[in-house]
Amino acid sequence: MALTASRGSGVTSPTDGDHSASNRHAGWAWLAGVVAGLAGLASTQVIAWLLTPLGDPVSAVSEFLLGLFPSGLINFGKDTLRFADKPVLLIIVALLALAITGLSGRLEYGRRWAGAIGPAVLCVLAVVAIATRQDAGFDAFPPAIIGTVGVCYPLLRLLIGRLRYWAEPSVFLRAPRPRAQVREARRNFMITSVAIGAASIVVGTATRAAAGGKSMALKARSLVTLPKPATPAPPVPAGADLKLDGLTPYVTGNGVFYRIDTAFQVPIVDPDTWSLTITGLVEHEVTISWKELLALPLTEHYVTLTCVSNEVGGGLAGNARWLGYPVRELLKRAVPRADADMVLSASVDGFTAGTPLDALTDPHREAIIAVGMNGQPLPAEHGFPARMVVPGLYGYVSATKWIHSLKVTTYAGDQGYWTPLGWSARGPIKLASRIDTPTGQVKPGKVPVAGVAWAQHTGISRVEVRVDDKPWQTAKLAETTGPDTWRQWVWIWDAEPGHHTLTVRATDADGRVQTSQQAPPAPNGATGWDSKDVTVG
Ligand SMILES: Nc1nc2c(c(=O)[nH]1)N[C@H]1C(S)=C(S)[C@@H](COP(=O)(O)O)O[C@H]1N2
Ligand SMILES: [Mo]
Repeated sequence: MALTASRGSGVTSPTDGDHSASNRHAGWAWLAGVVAGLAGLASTQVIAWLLTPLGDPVSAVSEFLLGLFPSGLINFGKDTLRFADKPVLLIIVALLALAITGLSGRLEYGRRWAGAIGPAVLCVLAVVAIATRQDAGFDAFPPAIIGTVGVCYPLLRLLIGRLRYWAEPSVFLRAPRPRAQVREARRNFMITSVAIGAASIVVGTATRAAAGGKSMALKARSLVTLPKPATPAPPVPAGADLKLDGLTPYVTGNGVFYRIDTAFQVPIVDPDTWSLTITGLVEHEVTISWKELLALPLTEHYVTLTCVSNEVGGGLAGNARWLGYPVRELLKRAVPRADADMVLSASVDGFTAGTPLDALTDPHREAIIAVGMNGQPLPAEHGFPARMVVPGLYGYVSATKWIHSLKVTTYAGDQGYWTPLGWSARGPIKLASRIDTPTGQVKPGKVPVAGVAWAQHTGISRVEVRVDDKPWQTAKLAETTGPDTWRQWVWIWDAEPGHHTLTVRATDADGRVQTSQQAPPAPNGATGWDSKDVTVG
């Protein structure tokens, strides 16, 4: 307050590069920088805890540096420090960050804005480190950016302002101040510094402790070694992937797989304390632990997952190799009662899905409790440690991530999460096809028109393409591992100059032709033909 008041009253203010800065107080400027650094670090911990542990800049930078170290040094560190290697690196990184903010305090004291360099460098370093993390999404960046630019530097300016007011009375007043005023200014700086520093240490360590469970669970994921499947997936035929520019690959990578859920924060579940229970209308309640689940003979199976919210031509579908244990085998142990017709699967985050009991007990439908996705433990975003995957049903009625229980029940007595919100209780996936390429502008001549088509659990028997209102042309179908996945298709178009509309429709293995009738996603899936406008010339 006093600071703005004296500035406002027109008293000379310090010019940039004012060298009257008292060196006696330079040490306090370092301290101010360290305190602001502590606040910045604490805020990164809180924000990362709220958003995603992948956003913790200290861990990200440590990991990043570890990647740059020669392996000899890493092994030396591991051998000498044993289990303490990670914490020691984290502490070194945090101390280095504080040293940089301390230096920034000193720079800022010497020259206004000069102290911005430290937080800016830390921000860039953290963002680069986070961006190199495999699974990091956009929610991983706010902690680093807010912590450095939004918290650290503004507090550093605040503290340096108070320090100046204490240290350089002549800057703010014409005459030297009475001792009492100097003492008050000093007290002001001290109290603010101690308060911010203490609060940061308390909040930072408390959050770190609370988040400890999360990072432990993430670490647990990194320690999981999936067993080899007792029944491996059939190899992907060479002809399943046409490998055309712009065409969706047959298998979707974990990093680019679409993600849909209601979770604000990705639930992170520790597999060591995880279990799956089967309750409800059963003869025996069954509980199975992570260890028990992994010890069972697992099967691996390619399944294309699809979201009911997918618009015609949309991208909310992905194909992965899922490793898991058949739900029907678990249900066999529980013995569902005759009056049951639905299984309500529940997630640790409260989400539920209602799946027809017969889809889960059907020996010909590979409904599994999945633990692996494309050869890796499920990514946290896709349900680690376990989720359900049921071929042929939209995700909202079958694909519960972070699953913890199956309640055998009835459609009359229970509802999945989305049903009271206006979506159908049952959600079989509708026959669909999509044009991936070409889009926009192409040159006249031979142009491959290609995309994917799906009718999970039934299979695709034909795809046809139409240019404008010309007759339908039959596309060439790529191979597939089976009816539970999408199928690529291609048709070579002899493109003539002008504006054209390409349209696609599929026929399933039962001979049903995809309807042209347009329907929105709600309440049980969109229908209609996908078409793309293309300019040839
Ligand atoms: N716990 C939980 N599981 C969930 C959901 C959810 O909101 N919460 N969404 C479902 C929906 S609507 C779909 S389409 C799939 C998407 O799975 P994915 O994010 O792995 O692609 O997960 C299903 N499982
Ligand atoms: Mo969905």
